[in-house]
Amino acid sequence: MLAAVTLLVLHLLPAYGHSPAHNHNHIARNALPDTWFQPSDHAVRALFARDDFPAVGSDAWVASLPPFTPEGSQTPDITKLPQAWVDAYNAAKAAGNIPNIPPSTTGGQYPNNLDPMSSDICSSYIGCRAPEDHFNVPDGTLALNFDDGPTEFTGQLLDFLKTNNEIATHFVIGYSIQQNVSAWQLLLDSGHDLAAHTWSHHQLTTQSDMEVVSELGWSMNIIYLSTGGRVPRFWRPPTGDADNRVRAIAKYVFGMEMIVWNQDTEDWSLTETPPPTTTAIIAGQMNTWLNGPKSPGLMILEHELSNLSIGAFMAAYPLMKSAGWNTQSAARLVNPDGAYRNSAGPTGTVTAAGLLDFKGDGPSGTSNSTGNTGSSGSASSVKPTGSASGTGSKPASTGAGASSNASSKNASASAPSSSSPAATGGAARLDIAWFNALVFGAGAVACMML
Ligand SMILES: *[C@@H]1O[C@H](CO)[C@@H](O)[C@H](O)[C@H]1NC(C)=O
Ligand SMILES: *[C@@H]1O[C@H](CO)[C@@H](O)[C@H](O)[C@H]1NC(C)=O
Ligand SMILES: *[C@@H]1O[C@H](CO)[C@@H](O)[C@H](O)[C@H]1NC(C)=O
Ligand SMILES: *[C@@H]1O[C@H](CO)[C@@H](O)[C@H](O)[C@H]1NC(C)=O
Ligand SMILES: CC(=O)N[C@H]1CO[C@H](CO)[C@@H](O)[C@@H]1O
Ligand SMILES: [Zn+2]
Repeated sequence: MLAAVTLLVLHLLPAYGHSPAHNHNHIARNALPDTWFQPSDHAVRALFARDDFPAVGSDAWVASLPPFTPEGSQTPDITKLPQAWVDAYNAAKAAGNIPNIPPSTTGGQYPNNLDPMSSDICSSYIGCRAPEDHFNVPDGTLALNFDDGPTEFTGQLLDFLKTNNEIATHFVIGYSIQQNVSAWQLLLDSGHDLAAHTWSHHQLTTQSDMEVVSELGWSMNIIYLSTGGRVPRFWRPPTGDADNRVRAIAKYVFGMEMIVWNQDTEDWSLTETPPPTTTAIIAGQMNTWLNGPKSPGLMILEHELSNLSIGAFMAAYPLMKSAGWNTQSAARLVNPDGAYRNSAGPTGTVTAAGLLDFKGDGPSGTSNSTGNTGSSGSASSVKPTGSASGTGSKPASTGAGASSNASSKNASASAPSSSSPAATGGAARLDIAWFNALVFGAGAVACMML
C-alpha cells in the first residue's frame, strides 16, 4: 500500500518536462510550517500531490515550474501539463461541466456574433456576473487586495501594511514570481493571503481549454509548492476576463472560486503615457467611495505594480480608517475560512479537512454538476446578438436589482458609470473598470450591462 502510494505520488508530481528528482533540500518553510499529505483518493491530491516541498528558489523548486521565458510571459506549454490535470479536465468535460463556448477574439468579443451577455456565455469582462462570482463584500467592510505581484514594490507595500497591522490578499502572477523570487519570499514571510492570478496574465477567454488549464494549474501550483501544500481557494481573472467556459474550468478542474471587484481606480494605468488616470483622479474616486454608502462593502481593485499604484492606496488609507471602514483581507471577507482550502490561514496547520467541500469532477471527484454551465454541447444554444447592441464598444446602461451573492449581505448597489475601456497598456496588464455595478436577477444568471 505504501509503495503504491509512493508510486502514485511520483507519477503525479507536477514536474515540467523533467523527471522529478527527489529533493531532500528540506529547508525551513518560512512562516508556513507543515508538510501535509492529502488523502490519496482525493481529487485535489491527484492534481497537486507531491511528497516534498523544496525550498523556494532552490533548484528543485525551479525544476518543478515551467521554464522562465526571458523574452516575456507565455502560457506554459500545454503538451507538458501534468497528466493528472489533463485527466481532471477530460473527466469534467465528459461529465458535461465544461461548456463548448468558442474562445473570444478579445475580451467580450466572440466569433459569429455570439452574445457575450447571454446567460450561456456571461462575459465578466463586460460586466456579466454569474451567481458564484464574488464581487461584493459584507456591509461596512473594505477588502484589501492587490493584483499583479510580486513586484519590486511589494516590499514597500508590505512594510506599509505591517505598520498599520493589516493583512491583504495578493492575486499573484506565476511569471512575476519567477521574475522576482525575493519579492515572493517577502510575501510568503508576511503571512498575507495568496490567490491565483494566472501564470502569464493573458485574457483567458481568448485561450483554448488546455491553455486555461495550464494558466490556472501552474499558478495554483506555485502557491501550493511554496507554502507547504496550501491549496488556494480563490483566483482572479486578468483584466476581469472570464466566461462560463473559463469559470467552469476553474471550478470543476481546480475547485477555485472567482473573485472580481465592485470598484476600480484603474491604478494599473498610472504609469502609462499619457496616463488614462491620475493620482488626483483616484484620490477623488476614493473620496467619493469611502465617504459613500457602506452597503455593500467595498472591493476596490488595486495593484502592486508601481510606486504610483501603491502610493494611491497609501494616500487613501487614512480615510479608509477615519470613515469607519472595517479593513480586512479580501479572501477572509469572502469566506471566513480564508484563502486556502486546507489550512486556517497562512500559518494554521495544513489539514485535509477543508478539502471536503471541493466540488471537483476530476478523476476522483464525487460531485455532480452544480453550476449554471449547462450541459455539454451547449454551444449550439448560445445565441447570436443579432443587433449592434452587443460587442465592441463600451457597454452602456445600468442595472438595478436586488439579489445576493455568496458574500454580500446587500447587493442593492448603485451602478456608477464605468470608467474608460481598455485604454492600451502595452503589456497584457489591462485591468478594466467593468465591475462597478453588481446586480444580477434572482435565480439563474442574469447579466447586466454597465
Ligand atoms: C525584487 O523585489 C524586491 C522587494 O519588493 C525589491 O526590493 C527588489 O528590488 C526587486 N528586484 C528586482 C530585480 O526588481
Ligand atoms: C515612491 O513614492 C514615494 C512617495 O509615495 C517616494 O518617496 C519614493 O521616492 C518613490 N520611490 C521611487 C523608487 O520612485
Ligand atoms: C448525482 O446526481 C444523481 C442524480 O441526480 C444522484 O442520484 C447522485 O446521488 C448524485 N451524486 C452525487 C455524488 O451527488
Ligand atoms: C440594503 O441596502 C438598502 C439601501 O442601501 C437598505 O435600505 C437596506 O436596509 C439594506 N439591507 C440590508 C439587509 O442591509
Ligand atoms: C446566491 C448566493 O450565493 N447567495 C448567498 C449570498 O450570501 C449569503 C450570506 O453570505 C449566503 O447565505 C447566500 O447563500
Ligand atoms: Zn492583473
